[in-house]
Amino acid sequence: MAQTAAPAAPSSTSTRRGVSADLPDATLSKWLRDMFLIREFEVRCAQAYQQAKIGGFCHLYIGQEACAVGTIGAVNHDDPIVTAYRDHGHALARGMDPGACMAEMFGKSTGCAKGKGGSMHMFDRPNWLFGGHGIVGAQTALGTGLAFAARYEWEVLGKGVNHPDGRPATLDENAPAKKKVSLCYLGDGALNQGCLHEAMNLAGLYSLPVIFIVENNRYSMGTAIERGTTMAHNLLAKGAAYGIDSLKINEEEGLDILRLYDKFKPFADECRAKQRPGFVDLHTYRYQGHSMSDPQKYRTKEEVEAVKQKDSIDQLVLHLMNERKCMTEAQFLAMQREVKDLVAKAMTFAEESPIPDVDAELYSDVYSNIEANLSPTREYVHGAKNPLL
Ligand SMILES: Cc1ncc(C[n+]2csc(CCOP(=O)(O)OP(=O)(O)O)c2C)c(N)n1
Ligand SMILES: [Mg+2]
Repeated sequence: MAQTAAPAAPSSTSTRRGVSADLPDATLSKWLRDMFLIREFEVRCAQAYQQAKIGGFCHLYIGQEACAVGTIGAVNHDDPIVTAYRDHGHALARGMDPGACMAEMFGKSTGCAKGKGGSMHMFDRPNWLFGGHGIVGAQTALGTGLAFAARYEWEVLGKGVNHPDGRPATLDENAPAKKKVSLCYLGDGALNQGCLHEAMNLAGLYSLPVIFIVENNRYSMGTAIERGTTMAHNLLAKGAAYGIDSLKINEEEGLDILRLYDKFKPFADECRAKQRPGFVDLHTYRYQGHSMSDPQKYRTKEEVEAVKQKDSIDQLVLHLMNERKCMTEAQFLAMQREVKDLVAKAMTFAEESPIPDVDAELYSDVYSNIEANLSPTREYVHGAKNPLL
């Protein structure tokens, strides 16, 4: 893992010809920094979790960084994205302030969801991130709805819709609607959730610009994909069943952000241009357990080590230093120091921030007066008796 020094150069170097070859050096350096930021952020999260400073569920993204950074790097900042609970990487790649992200991990009031969401519920409206969702597959309906809204704005209204409180949805009142594409991330475990199939059916039927990106890390908790999912060897058949153009990005490509981008960028551009859905089987791998308590009996240490040899951060460092020759080892080390310092500051900010005020926050941002409907001892607010009583 690229943590302290530059990795050793491989004996042979490849010649790149994809669309990433035309990107400026600064973009690739930024991707390297973003991937390193995600990794450093999560290493520190793991430490804080062991110290019981972070509570609740926590699922680390270490190993999968190229997925979020490469796909988010292929779309516009105002293209909406939505993801599952392994969401810190997407939040940081989208530009969330690491302090707000870490404070959310710590359950502090300065967090992106006021400390009431935690690790699984990163939300960042200005950066067009519509969560962090804990119910496997649930976000796929939202991703499809975001695509419906985007297409409706562009095709029917010709402008962005204002929020009920007057804030413009586009964050730019005068911005005309434009062709957008929504990115909807899911794990391979979500492939068998009914919600995804309803979402894919409607996306196919209405030709909605949503790209379902399956971050296929081989496992859902301890279940290998072949054991729980039909057609695991050819997931593209699932997209085809709904008339959705599909793309496979294999593990070699999924761990190499440039090759990932080379395949994903033209695909995303076409989904946007044609305003149609897409389905991507994006192979990747998580280095850590499913969550913070996972004995990992379902895989061998050798398997994990073999993937680490293809580490996405290492690969990009080598490319920038040896092939593009746009980064020196000193610059790489300086970037690491800058990121480590940034994350350390985020930790301090989170630790020193106050917890949410109970009186002010317990009943805010939640459905109001829901108690009357749910209590088994009361009548429903609209007058009917609770049928369960
Ligand atoms: C509807 C639902 N069923 C079960 C769970 C429990 N659960 C949490 S994570 C998970 C595994 C999902 O794996 P995958 O989609 O592959 O994502 P990954 O953890 O690999 O990122 C399960 C079954 C849940 N959160 N929601
Ligand atoms: Mg998985």
